[in-house]
Amino acid sequence: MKESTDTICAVATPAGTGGLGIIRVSGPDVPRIAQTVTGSLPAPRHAALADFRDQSGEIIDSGIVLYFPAPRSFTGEHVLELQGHGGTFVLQQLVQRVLDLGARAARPGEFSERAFLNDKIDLVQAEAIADLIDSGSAAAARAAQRSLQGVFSQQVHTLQEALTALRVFVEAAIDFPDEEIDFLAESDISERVQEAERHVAELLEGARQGRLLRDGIVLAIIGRPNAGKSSLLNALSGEDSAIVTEIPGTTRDVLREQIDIEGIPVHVADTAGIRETTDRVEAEGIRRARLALESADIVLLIRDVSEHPEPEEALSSEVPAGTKTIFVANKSDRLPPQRLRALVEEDGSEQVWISARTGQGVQELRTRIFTAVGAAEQVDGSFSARQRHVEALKRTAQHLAAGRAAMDNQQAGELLAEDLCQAQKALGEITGEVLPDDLLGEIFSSFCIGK
Ligand SMILES: Nc1nc2c(ncn2[C@@H]2O[C@H](COP(=O)(O)OP(=O)(O)O)[C@@H](O)[C@H]2O)c(=O)[nH]1
Ligand SMILES: [Mg+2]
Repeated sequence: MKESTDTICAVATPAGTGGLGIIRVSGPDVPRIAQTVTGSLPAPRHAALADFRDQSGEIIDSGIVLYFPAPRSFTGEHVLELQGHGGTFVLQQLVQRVLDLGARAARPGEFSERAFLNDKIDLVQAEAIADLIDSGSAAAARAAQRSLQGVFSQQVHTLQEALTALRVFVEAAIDFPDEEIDFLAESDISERVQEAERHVAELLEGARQGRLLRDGIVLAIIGRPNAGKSSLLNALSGEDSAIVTEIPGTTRDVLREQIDIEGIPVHVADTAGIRETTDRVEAEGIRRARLALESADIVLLIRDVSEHPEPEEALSSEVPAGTKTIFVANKSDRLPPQRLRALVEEDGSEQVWISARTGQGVQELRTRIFTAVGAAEQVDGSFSARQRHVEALKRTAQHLAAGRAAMDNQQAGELLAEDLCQAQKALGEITGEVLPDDLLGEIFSSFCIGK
């Protein structure tokens, strides 16, 4: 724990004008600043009406003052909130007054960082605050709230405790080299590590779901020119974002739209149709289409069924191995209804029949995308998580597996002990008990000011 010697100050409400504007101050100088600006030291944790005055005693604004003496505050330090009117100029004057009294402007995320350094919240919770503020759907907001309440951290702690118990056991055994082999070999150590591995796998799955809610997935629509890619983008987004014409080669750049499927943000990329071309602009578009394909989590491979009754083998070889592909049979409205029914009935493949023009089948396609994402039925019950949490859990799993293998195959107790130690470190990075260089700066600098 690090004692802050300086006092920080920032506007906590968004820039621009609004009914209220709130200034937050945190640090050792808060009592003096509060007393000077409002005329007296406010009663702790009581809302009071006060005049906020400048150096010459002139009223800058009147509003509510809130004083939280350390350590019972968000940051764990003395905290002052001045709730005035939300005018840009008024707030600026008030901030300037506080700065003149010795505070300095807060860096992005610095209040949360102090809360973390003073053990008010752990790193997962600090990140959850940012995720809650940035959440783009009700499901994402609920997940962030659950992380903020400690749902994720609690599970990490439970695992930490299990690993500590294992380490104590293994390290005690290797302290007695003569008996080590028998002692460890005869124990159920391997099963116990396996049990921890199962728990990590569960947590990893939860973290993956949480990351999905936060970051979403990238979906690329590819196909021949005129297959209806741009029409499909418009049908999925419900907007007329992409130009649709009967001229092949209309789309020449990658067009991106964000849609929401059951609370998961899906970043859809509409691309230029892939074909041989001598047109330089179109060729560049096709090059970009292939790039979009590289970074996609899911690919929609769409074709015009009135032109190509069979799925496109040639194009599917463009999709990188391991990327999920959903085959989309478009323009089904162009087939006579009876023929369409017959085709769908005898269709043993997984393709989805749609008409981007009439909207037929588009809802089913959304459901298929949702399933392909690997989202649990109830993303709602999950907690929010980030890529770095997923990475740390993966490393934890790898160390446990390696340690167990060393034990099973070579009875190497000291290797298992080392892997358990590394696994625990990886877990500690999630909540911030173990801090690799620069991790803190990296995390908090992406926060907004006043948070
Ligand atoms: N009948 C019918 N026409 C469609 C459908 N989808 C697209 N089209 C038409 O096919 C042409 C090419 O569509 P577009 O979305 O620009 O295809 P892209 O080149 O793959 O982006 C346009 O004239 C669209 O109106 C569909 O489901 N049914
Ligand atoms: Mg197009």
